[in-house]
Amino acid sequence: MFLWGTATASYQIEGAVTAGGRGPSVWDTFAHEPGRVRDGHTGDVACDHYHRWQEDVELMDGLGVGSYRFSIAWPRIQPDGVGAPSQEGLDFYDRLVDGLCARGIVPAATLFHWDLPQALQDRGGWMARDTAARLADYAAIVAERLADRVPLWITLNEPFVHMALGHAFGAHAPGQALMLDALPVGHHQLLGHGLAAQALRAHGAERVLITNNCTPVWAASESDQDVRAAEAYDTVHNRLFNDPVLLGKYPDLSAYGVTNLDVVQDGDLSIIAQPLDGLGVNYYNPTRVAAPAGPAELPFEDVGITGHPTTSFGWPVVPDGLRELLTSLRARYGDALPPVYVTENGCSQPDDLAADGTVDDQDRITYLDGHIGAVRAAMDQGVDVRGYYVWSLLDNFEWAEGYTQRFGLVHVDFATQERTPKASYHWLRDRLAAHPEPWPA
Ligand code: GCO
Repeated sequence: MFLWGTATASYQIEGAVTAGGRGPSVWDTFAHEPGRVRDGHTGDVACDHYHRWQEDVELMDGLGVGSYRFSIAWPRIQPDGVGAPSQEGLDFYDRLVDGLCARGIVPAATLFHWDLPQALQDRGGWMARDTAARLADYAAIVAERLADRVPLWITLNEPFVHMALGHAFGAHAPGQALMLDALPVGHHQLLGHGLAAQALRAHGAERVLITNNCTPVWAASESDQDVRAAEAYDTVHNRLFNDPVLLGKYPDLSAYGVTNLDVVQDGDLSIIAQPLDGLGVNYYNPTRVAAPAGPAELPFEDVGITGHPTTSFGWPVVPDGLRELLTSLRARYGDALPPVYVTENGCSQPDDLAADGTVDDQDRITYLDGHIGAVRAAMDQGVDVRGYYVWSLLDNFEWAEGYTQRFGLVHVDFATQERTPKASYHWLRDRLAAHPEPWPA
């Protein structure tokens, strides 16, 4: 059965950051540091989903989705990242999962969506190998409580983005700007993925996935240097995280001065390459790169894409990029590619509430229709796609952009917490009622 869903993440929607003994995460710390997040926004309240989850589940029920991808806040389960779990923290997800199941909505739980307990960051965070083992301990705890009703588990959300934005460039929590010295963060997350996959399965998880942010990479020109730059970016963004989990090896990084990821120990890659029941793919747009104009620390430069509509974020809208991505994954990995779930796809738009209380987000309807058509085209070209999750159900805390980028099918007035389904919500509801699978563009 093809899974239609919506996706969210704990720090972006829950709020209630001290309820039930929840401990601080790196995002609580980062968001409260002046200048880190636009307009000083934080996730302290967000969509207040912790208290309003029943209303949000009813919105999903009304939409007619068959699945909901959410993330579990590690600091709600283990406030210090280690030790005995908080029963109140587990109880919140128990209630949420039971509410979903009561409406026939398949829960898909992401273990780690960037909100690492601050106490673990204080012990080195993902630069420290030990954090991988702590993720496995946490995985065992939540699977023990929830795996009887949660069939689909995603270990990590976008380890590339968390490494790059959180540890190489410093734009996200924990705010480290280590550039290529951040590579151990990638390896330790992947090691954590492998250990957590083992722990999840040992405690009854039915399907285990990882979600990678993937992008088609286009060379700015056919020149050798631009083609090499595109290969370099494809290696660091896509292959550095897909090859280990699908092939059990890292791509060749020697061309980028990385001769040996000296944090890799014997046996690590076989742990990382745990069998997968699916690959989660988050797609937003392609990436166009050129060789750096002058001396640069990285062998590529994102030069942007013109000639396409853009979202509020300025991201190009290229639906066929999703078909290109899915078919290229199939071509690159062949039988090593498990079934694919598009675990995030969506766009931010201005989404102002009109005087009559509606949000006529026609651009999002066009975006979703085109990308769902791209999934159909990829399926027709032989890619085994099992699910498609819209990012996002609700307007929410968009990391360093705070609440200024609205991705929801449902508008949230953050002053009143009032939810208003947008035109795209009604459009998608009607299309899902008519189509059990993706439709042609
Ligand atoms: C990501 C994250 C989401 C974002 C979404 C829009 O892919 O960056 O998984 O948390 O909010 O993608 O940027």
